Amino acid sequence: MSSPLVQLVPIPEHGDARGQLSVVEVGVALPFIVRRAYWIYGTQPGVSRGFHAHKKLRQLCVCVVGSVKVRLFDGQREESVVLDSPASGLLIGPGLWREMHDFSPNCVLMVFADAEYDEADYIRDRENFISYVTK
Ligand code: T46
Repeated sequence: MSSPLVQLVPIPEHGDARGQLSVVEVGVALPFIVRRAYWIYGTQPGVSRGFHAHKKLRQLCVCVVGSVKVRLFDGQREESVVLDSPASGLLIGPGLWREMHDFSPNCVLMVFADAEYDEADYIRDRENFISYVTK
């Protein structure tokens, strides 16, 4: 279920007697050209990650194994979504504070991004973020 903050996109699955194959392709599940991909795994028990926003970056997050809860905050509203399917992706655009909580021990979170890594694109302080989005 999508909402103004939580933008979920279905990822096509090609299943047959052998098992499943899912694909993200520009123009289908991906609304941007991918310039970088990374994956988060081996997260230790009780650990949360994120706690930042991006100024420009757009990303598609797919929990390909296990589950994780993503909390999004736009400076006013906050919403959470549990990602637990390789057939669903969460689009996170710029100007959204994100936190990842409750990683299952086996969680593998794949992220497709529309730009190369740039620390200058991060806002890592929540108060600075609120000032940034309420300007
Ligand atoms: C995001 C969430 C969902 C790099 O050198 N290159 C990269 O492409 C990335 C993503 C990270 N790094 C370095 C920077 C840090 O020294 O890897 C270290 C861990 O990164 P960070 O603490 O930012 O990881 P998370 O899990 O808090 O956030 C990441 C992404 O950074 C972020 O863009 O939206 O996943």
